[in-house]
Amino acid sequence: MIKTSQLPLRIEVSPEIQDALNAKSAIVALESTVITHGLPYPQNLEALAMLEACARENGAIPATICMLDGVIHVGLGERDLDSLAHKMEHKEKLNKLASRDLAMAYSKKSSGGTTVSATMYLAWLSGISVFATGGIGGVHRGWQNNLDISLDIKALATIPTLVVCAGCKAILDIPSTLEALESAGVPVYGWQTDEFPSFYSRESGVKVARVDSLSELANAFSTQRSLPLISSGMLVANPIDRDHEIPRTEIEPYIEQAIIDSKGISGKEITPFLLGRLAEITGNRSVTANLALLKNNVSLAAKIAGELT
Ligand code: PSU
Ligand code: MN
Repeated sequence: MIKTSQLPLRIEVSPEIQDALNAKSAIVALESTVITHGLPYPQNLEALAMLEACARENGAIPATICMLDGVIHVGLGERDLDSLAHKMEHKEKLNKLASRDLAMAYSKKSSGGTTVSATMYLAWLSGISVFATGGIGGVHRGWQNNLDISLDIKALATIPTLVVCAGCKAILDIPSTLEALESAGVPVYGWQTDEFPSFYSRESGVKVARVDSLSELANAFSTQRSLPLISSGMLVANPIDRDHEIPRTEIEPYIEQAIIDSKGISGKEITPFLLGRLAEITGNRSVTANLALLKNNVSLAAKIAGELT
């Protein structure tokens, strides 16, 4: 294992996470871009507390990962949470940090949320192998004209971490995202479903290999990690519960509207814009759905982490 203290980046693993690592207890890494850029303030901080509690209720210790003033935190203590809250309250610049941004963010002593790619990388460096997020990034609609493919795909292809998501972001080209994952060698499984979920909705129209048992998942992941020349992650797609889903036929016109409204916005700004717009259009129903699916994913990830110990 890599000693995080010997890396040129400053990585602070909280005492609780260090103890859990030493004891080989179940740990679930949580990303923070969904907090800094995916949900509105102050609901985002309540969401973080709710997700951390949910991990614990399901038997795992939450390791939220983010960067504060150039220091990467793996597991947030009370002081780190206060610092994050203070930055949000005072509208300090919080960056959206993918894995390619980490070195410069360290150099500039920036603060920000880590995306799936950065969180996977930092979790792996710290020795954490299970990670829960909302929706992964992927291939954007209109890629034929503007080749916008998230670094999340490359991270899933190269970092052996198990990621639980509710599908990819609904705003993406979902069939193309699944093709890209296949080409990248990333195994994708539907948790108790035959259909790849699409974030707000349980359906996407695309089939996925189904897994129904925690032990099957955990065994497959352990086996994969022991195979030479295979270093990819594993993606588990967990559909949002029926009570909170926004059916595809209902959300799709809203997404199309939001994409039209996003004209002129590109790169890493596009997702935060679209999520904000969808919250406006749906009267915050998209935010309620986002919170529900995150909780659902953290709870499944905690159970998988428990099964792996
Ligand atoms: N899905 C959401 N909200 C988010 C993200 C995904 O509903 O904020 C974030 C995740 O952190 C993901 C990132 O890794 O967006 C991907 O961004 P991009 O498409 O710019 O690579
Ligand atoms: Mn992109």
